[in-house]
Amino acid sequence: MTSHDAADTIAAISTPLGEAGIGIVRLSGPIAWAIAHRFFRPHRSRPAWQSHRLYLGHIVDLQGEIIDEVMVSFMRAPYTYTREDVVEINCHSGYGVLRRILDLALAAGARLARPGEFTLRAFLAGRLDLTQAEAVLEVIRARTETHLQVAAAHLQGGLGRRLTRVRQALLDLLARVEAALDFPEETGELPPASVQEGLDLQLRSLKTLADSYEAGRLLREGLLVVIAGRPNVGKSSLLNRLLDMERAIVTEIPGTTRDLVEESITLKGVVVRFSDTAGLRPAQDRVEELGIARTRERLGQADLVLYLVDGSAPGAPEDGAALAELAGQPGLLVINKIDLAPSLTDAELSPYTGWPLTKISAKTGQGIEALKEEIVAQTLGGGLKVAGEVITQARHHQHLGQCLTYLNQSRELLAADENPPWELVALELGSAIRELGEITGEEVGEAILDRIFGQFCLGK
Ligand SMILES: Nc1nc2c(ncn2[C@@H]2O[C@H](COP(=O)(O)OP(=O)(O)OP(=O)(O)O)[C@@H](O)[C@H]2O)c(=O)[nH]1
Ligand SMILES: [Mg+2]
Repeated sequence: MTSHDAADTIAAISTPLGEAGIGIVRLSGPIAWAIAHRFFRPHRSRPAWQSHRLYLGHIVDLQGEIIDEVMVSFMRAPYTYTREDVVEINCHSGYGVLRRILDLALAAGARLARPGEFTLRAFLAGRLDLTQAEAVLEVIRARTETHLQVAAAHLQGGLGRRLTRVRQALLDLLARVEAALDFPEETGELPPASVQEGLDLQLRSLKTLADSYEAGRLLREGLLVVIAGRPNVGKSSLLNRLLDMERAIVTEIPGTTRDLVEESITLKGVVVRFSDTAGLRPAQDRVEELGIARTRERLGQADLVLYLVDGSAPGAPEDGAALAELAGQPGLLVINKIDLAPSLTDAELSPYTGWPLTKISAKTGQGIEALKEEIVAQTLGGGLKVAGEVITQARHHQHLGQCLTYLNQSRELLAADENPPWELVALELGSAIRELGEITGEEVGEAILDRIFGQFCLGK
């Protein structure tokens, strides 16, 4: 896809397709202005077309028929998102209007933009580094305040600058090593300790950054909390209570929930997805069997399991078996229906698991706030630690991990010998530098760009 032709002028609908006050068709490329002039008729006769000004007028088709009244901004390169000439047509948002204006642009010589192509052009023109381009998508997707703060910082280039500084420092180190290799007479002996010192400094900085992914991943992906237990213990009632809405069907018939019912809320700045599942028991028909299979699959992916039991009913051996199966995973044992006379004793449950125990009534709401706090305590250790630069992308984490491996290897080479194998040190350093370049986009292949920008929506 990146067999990118800057000679093309691209066009796309940049707002969601739907009924709304305003929708935007965006054009970028060398003939963006000329294309827009083909079908835009300003209300004022013969305006002085100035860059970065808004003009009011009509969009008219080839037959002279008015399609919409619009505001158009004309922006001259290079002070634009893509660094190319850009036109943004603010029309009324409706599928028909947006589609007809886009069609006019395409008929006048524009090509339909691919997903993310505007941002790709901004990246290729050097206006954004790759971490900033990726942050555009992250800003769009952020659902919590904290995630948005982190994404906005990335968009400002904070992460890119930090990585570029480290990369530059490593390039300097590599230059010293290579000079000592190439011109030993002129440069004299290179003391391994001095290179090691420089290396350690960068290693520490990168390690801190790599470690921040734990929090970053949570911000980006959120948490999956799976509610499991035998039929009729109140799993769906608990889901509804947590969401504060009647999302799942609740009945007194065991085996009500067959499929996964999932919905998210925000807890302490993190999006938490709750999954209500089919009750665990020997399946009584094919549908239930499939439902229980899904439950097991989801349990395997859970960041936290809420295992629910009915405190008003006697203990069942199946609970012991299910809990034993889940014992390796983080979880909470939740005793429900405490508004009824208790039947299950703590002693009866305690041997089952090392999980903390919480008591609730999904019916009255008793204990729900404490349960939420316990969920946060178990998963986030009480809260999300977001301080300084945080990486949120698996891609970045992967390259940082690789980079650290190379740096550690060169460090070991340096430490092992008074006269280390400098060629190997240089090789490891070179590889480490390449990994950082992949993050910021200084060294990145077309295939990777395709993958990154392919995730974007159309028109961005
Ligand atoms: N008294 C009381 N009844 C509850 C409570 N929670 C759920 N129930 C009742 O228990 C029954 C089963 O509730 P559900 O939420 O459908 O249970 P479930 O675990 O989702 O059941 P399946 O989907 O069949 O696995 C319903 O009649 C609920 O009204 C509670 O805290 N107290
Ligand atoms: Mg249910």
